[in-house]
Amino acid sequence: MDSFVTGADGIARSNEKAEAALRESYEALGASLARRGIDIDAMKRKAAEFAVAVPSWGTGTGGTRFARFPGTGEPRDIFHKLDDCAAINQFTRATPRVALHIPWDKPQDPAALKSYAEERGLGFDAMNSNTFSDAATQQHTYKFGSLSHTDPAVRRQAVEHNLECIEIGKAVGSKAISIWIGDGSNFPGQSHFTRAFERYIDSCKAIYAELPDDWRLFTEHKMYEPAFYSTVIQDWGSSYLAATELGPKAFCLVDLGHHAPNTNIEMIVARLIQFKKLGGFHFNDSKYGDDDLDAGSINPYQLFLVFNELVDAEARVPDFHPAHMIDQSHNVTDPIESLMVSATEIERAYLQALLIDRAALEGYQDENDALMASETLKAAYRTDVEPILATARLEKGGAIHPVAAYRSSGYRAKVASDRPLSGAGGGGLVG
Ligand SMILES: [Mn+2]
Repeated sequence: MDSFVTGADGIARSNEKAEAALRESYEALGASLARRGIDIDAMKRKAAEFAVAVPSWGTGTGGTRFARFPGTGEPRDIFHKLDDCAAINQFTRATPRVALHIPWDKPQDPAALKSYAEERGLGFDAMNSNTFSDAATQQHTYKFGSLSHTDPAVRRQAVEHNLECIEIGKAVGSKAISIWIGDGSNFPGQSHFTRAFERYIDSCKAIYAELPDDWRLFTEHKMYEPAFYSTVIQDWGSSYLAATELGPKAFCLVDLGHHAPNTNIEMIVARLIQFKKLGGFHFNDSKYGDDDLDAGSINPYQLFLVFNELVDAEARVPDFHPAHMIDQSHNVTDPIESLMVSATEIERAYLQALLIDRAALEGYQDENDALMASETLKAAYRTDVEPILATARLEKGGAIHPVAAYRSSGYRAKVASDRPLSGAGGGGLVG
């Protein structure tokens, strides 16, 4: 697979300069962790096993409601996007799967797409349907909704689109579909809350009925945008109710950016785990709204606290495999660099959460020792796990310093010659 992207030689050359220093750091950290009763090699194995899926739509430059400023060498089709995803995985060795968005990535020949991905060491994560914008070929508009629309013909069209996504997904080896809708209202009184939710659930039932037995269906909530007064799946409660109505193959997807500021997202995660309805994540970060900023760039402690719940559940809950996916929009950075750094930050939060002394934490919780409980989390969070992450990457053939290795590879300049500049303009945010 390496020959398709940047060449393993480039990574080896960049690692050569950094390897001795990394070995020293790893040894020192190993000694320090051993004093805390932690085996660094076991942590390294956990890091090596960790994976997060990259969104195909994140490889192009995003935009805001106001404008989009394209970068050079942006992918122009799904094959370019897969090349970029392969590069991300080659440097980080943490992103072996790609999430597709239909119709943006709709393949003429799904089998050919699957082979193209496999040749680059990639597989496919959840399929993402799109009924929040109108495709050129569709008959009815989604201006006033899709799965919850008042007109049954529009709902049928939206259901059919989701079924098509499942068919494509089956052909490329996906095992899940994520459903996020833009349905909602901008004015009080515009929409009947109960009837809209009933229509949504009915439509989802028609999709669920066609879901293969080994697939999962994810319902993704979002507080606002594009609808600014109400959304049909506004919060995790609505998402939980919908997933529960649908059945055992339906789960809730938590996009970190889809909540009010200061929401205790880690507690939502704990609730969904407790009632066996956590499907997975769209990782990103935000300051004010659904900013789709790089994971861990604004509030890395929150990301750590989410992983605290996940690591806690890993030990307690049988068959616990939430989907890890990134959902971001990159407006001012090279998307490949942002996705590499994001994948690493997500993996870092996981590793830090693995270092939490759980027996001590439970003891402090039972004794109501608030300060020491908090300090127990902080002790894990303060640990610099970079030597573990970098060594895991190195041993899997990745880069000790992914961004530096990527920059010295000249990948972006190389692909720019094959990819004509895409248009500027408005609107690049997605759910
Ligand atoms: Mn999302």
